Amino acid sequence: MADGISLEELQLAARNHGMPLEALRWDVTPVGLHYLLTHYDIPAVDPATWRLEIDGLVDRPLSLSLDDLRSRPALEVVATMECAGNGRVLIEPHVFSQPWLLEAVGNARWKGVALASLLEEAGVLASAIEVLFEGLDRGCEGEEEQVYARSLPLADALGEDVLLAYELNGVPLPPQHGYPLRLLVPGWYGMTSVKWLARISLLDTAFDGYQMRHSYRLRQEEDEVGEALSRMQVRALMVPPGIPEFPSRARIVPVGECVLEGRAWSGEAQIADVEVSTDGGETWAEAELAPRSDGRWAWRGWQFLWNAEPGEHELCCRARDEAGNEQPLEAPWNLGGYANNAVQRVSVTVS
Ligand SMILES: Nc1nc2c(c(=O)[nH]1)N[C@H]1C(S)=C(S)[C@@H](COP(=O)(O)O)O[C@H]1N2
Ligand SMILES: [Mo]
Repeated sequence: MADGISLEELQLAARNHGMPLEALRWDVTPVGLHYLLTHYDIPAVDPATWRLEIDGLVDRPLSLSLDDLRSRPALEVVATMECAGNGRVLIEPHVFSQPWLLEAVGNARWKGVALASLLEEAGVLASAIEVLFEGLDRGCEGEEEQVYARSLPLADALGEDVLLAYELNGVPLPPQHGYPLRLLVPGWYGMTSVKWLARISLLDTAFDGYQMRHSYRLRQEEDEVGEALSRMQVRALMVPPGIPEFPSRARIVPVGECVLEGRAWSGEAQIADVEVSTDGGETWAEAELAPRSDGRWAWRGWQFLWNAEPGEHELCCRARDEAGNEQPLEAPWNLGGYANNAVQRVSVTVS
């Protein structure tokens, strides 16, 4: 973070807040503590006139009101969602965009209609290979005026627990999280889960809009095609222990037994283990995983009992998933500053 952040980045940071890391203590992130990311403006949607259109390569195009959706069988999924740019300001050289530290994550209880059931109702034609999701929010990005739009290969759209959500933690979606309806694709980075959803179109070619072709790709250079981001990489985060100093947020921990705790998740596979280091990554010891409570898409709790001795300490945590994915000590740089899942480091003074 050698070069600091600009006023333009502060403007983004003030609109798009993270989840304070102490909120890792909640199994389900309370509304208002969940992170937020909106590229353009939050649209004001009138639920009386709003419709979801399902069109393109289908037998029976659908036009559904919010009541139509609410009257269908409901599906509830607890899912961890993380922005692909989480960790961006911790990579060097600096990448100009939403300046996330590590807080662009939340774990929420989403309720809605299974996307697969609606696509079945519409009757997807054999020629369809891709599903396009269009939001109502409009803006300009890379000198292109656009609505926020992302697509998924048909097989992924039909995936287990892919949801059109109208509720978050038991209340109607708040405006900032996509009222009245959003896509929720468990296990994938947040950009996939289009908010303020207005249209779903079945296509026979890959959609190459700005958010697919340009954003959310791992690239070293502008003219490179790069690799599309999809599932969340494995990560563990801890609640910074002790108390903070204001305004520096330097942390002070009392001498003696200290419970380090946090959460871990991976979009690729279940969490296999979490390790903690209290000496800046020299030595590691296994943390205890909490029982799995909220299904396969929710983050997993962990704890570690630390005997804190006087002095300066750098605390670290890292997770591994059942597919063998591990967190790096340092993540490779890329143009968008995406997918930095390097281990978290928390400096504390024990006194
Ligand atoms: N319509 C629309 N959907 C969107 C976005 C957006 O700007 N517009 N941002 C995406 C990104 S980058 C992320 S990380 C998540 C954030 O969801 P949240 O704000 O509900 O946490 O929404 C995604 N869906
Ligand atoms: Mo994001």
